[in-house]
Amino acid sequence: MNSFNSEALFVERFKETTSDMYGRDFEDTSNVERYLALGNMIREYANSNWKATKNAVKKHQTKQLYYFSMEFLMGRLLTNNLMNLGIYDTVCEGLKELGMDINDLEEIESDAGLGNGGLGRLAACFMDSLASLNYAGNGNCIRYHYGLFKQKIENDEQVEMPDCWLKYGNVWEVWKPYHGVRVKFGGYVDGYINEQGKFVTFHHPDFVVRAVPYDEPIIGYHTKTTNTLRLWDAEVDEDTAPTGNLNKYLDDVTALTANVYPDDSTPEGKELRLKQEYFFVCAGLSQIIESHLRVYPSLDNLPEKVAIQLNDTHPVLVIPELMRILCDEYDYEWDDAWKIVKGTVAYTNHTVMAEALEKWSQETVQKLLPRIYMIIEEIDRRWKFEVDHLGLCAIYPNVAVLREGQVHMANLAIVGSHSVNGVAKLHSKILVDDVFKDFVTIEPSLFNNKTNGITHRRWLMYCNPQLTSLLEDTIGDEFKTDPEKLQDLMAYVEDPVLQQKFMDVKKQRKQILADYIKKTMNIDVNVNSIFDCQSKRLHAYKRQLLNIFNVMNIYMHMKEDPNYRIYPRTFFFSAKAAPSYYLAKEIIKLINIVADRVNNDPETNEFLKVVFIPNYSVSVAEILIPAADVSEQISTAGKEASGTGNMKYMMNGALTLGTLDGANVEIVDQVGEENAEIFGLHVEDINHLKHEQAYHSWDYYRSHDEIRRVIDSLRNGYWTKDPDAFRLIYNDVLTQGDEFFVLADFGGYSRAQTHVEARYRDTNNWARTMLINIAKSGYFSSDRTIEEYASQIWNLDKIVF
Ligand code: DL6
Repeated sequence: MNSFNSEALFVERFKETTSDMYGRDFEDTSNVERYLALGNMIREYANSNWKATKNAVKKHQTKQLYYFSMEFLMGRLLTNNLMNLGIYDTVCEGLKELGMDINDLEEIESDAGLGNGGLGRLAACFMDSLASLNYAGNGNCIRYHYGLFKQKIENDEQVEMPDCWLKYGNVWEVWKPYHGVRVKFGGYVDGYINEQGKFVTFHHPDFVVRAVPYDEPIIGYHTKTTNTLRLWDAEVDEDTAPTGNLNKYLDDVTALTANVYPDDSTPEGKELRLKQEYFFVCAGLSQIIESHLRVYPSLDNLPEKVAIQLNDTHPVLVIPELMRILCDEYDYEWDDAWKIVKGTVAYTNHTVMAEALEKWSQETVQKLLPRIYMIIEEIDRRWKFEVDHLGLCAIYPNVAVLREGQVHMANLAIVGSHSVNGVAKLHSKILVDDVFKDFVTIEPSLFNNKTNGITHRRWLMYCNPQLTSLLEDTIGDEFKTDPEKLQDLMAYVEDPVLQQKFMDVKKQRKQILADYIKKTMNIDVNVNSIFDCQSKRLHAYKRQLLNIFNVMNIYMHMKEDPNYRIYPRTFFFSAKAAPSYYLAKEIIKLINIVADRVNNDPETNEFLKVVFIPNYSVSVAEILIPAADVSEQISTAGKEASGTGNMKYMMNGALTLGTLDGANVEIVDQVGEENAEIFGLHVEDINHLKHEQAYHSWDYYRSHDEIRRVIDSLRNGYWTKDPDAFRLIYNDVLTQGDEFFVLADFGGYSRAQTHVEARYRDTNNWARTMLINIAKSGYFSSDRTIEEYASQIWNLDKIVF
């Protein structure tokens, strides 16, 4: 009988397991030990479904997806796994009997430090949907020992501390040392022509590590399907370790999996990132090939049985590495191998920002990965031939894999994939019309859109049980397995009783956030104020600056005119800045300095508060998002590929205050413009202004009193005595031309904010709008996204047990 069959049995087994694991009476064990014991019990319980999934896939020869991503921002898994397994209540009740609260154990778990932002969280949502929809979908990533960083705010500035997410180990993982794979770097390649006239190569590496997998079960919601997230760690390769300079070798091995984002401001840091990319690609592919050949006689049918999705360009070395395996290890002719690679691999683009489209110096790739570089050269040579042959040599420079001493990773990804997708309609259109337009001339059918999604299980059911229960009472629980059923709520949005109940739930969630803010930051916030939230990575294009400029303007206005008062509003910010992104760090400092001032000003703080919540993470988002009234999605039109925070906020009943950018466009399509608050320049306006060189931020500064007051306050001692404190910001928006149109959109944004306030005062109508947002959010479940990928790109069937 399994340990979770009944509360009583759970209590007995839990006490026994904890006591056995730590060799002491249960009563003497710590909460950390209890958490680890419970985690082990859950993982063991999941093992039978894990095994059943593997066996079913083998038996029915089900096609499998491998999602290659440098990031998987999984968040905490305790509640997620308990709920997906359907044993949450048993465990909660059992713990209660022992005088414990499940929250105390939940708090012990660290968010897995496997990423940095939207792309990583998307990968985690996809894993949840794949398993919950019964697809065989596995993740492949690196087991970073430290996360990006833990953000603290000291003297108003971001300070980066190590994120030791593995300090208690990772209770969900299973170490599989016998599945280790050798990964080779550097050195040189030589070879000879064999009797069949084929060039046979030998790689003589100068650095070899052993990649060792740690597998984590990905448990589907109320289903048997349990997939695998495979995390590769680096270990010493005993057999090939150098005989001299052992310490350097050990350091190099350790560095490989130390951090999510090695500091890339130095050449060594950049090289390390490239090594990481090859490391998990090489290891992941080697395992795929090995398990494929355990079932099938050859690799000829790889595209029928395996789909590989490249999550952005970071894993693009899959393409030359798979060519290397096929040609060098399995003797395939180039053309046959290429067909297999193209048939297997697909690529998702997540950004149009030029600086984020990866390029590596040819010299570095050649030095670190000599055989891979030879293959990339050959891919490029053949590609050039093909393009010339089509009479398109004039566009070749734009589609070249190798150009001006660099390897263009996005171009390599497109050349070697059978599908290229963007992550929202607008983004995919920009890829086709602009960023990759020359590829479209060559092969238009490659390109498609897959609008992102979020798992409604984590982002509604688990993080907001209060709203979930209201929804269950109103429309039943079908939406849990079929999120489009949230639409049923449309029949009730006019109901004042439901509207009131919704406002009550929102208030409960605001109180939970307020308590958290009080406990962690000692700031009092008024739960009757409008909770206005902007949480995402700090980047100039996301325009946290526009938001704080508006706050500064409101404050200065209230100070100048005692008759001017706003509806009480609390502005929440939460964002990490890349450690070497100085402008972003200065924006964080500005937000915190403004917060200190306004929060402590008794004349105004009844109306206006600003809270910068440190260390934005999945766990912080789970507290912040359910409490939001307003969701700030205010990026410069055309710059945010999709956004997924916008979807999470919408699903929790917040009004989108946004530009027509990324998936905001589709949110508006769903809810209607009247149920969002849209402002600002459109992509076409921006393109026009850029093309005509017609945008001059100085004009806005000169002609707009409020803008001038805000900008001047950056330097005239209003906020801080140091006139240079905000020099980068000042230069960015004025002397350097305001690349992201902050001043151009200021007027529209500030009017939109005033309008939001007027809307909020009409409580019933506000609640109605929120309910419509929730009702229409089912479209943004990642279940819809995954069904689209599965049928249109991966060609997957569901697992049959
Ligand atoms: O597709 C997931 C997510 C989008 O929602 C965001 O709009 C986009 O900014 C983000 N992109 C990245 C790119 N990172 N790199 N390179 O994280 O992807």
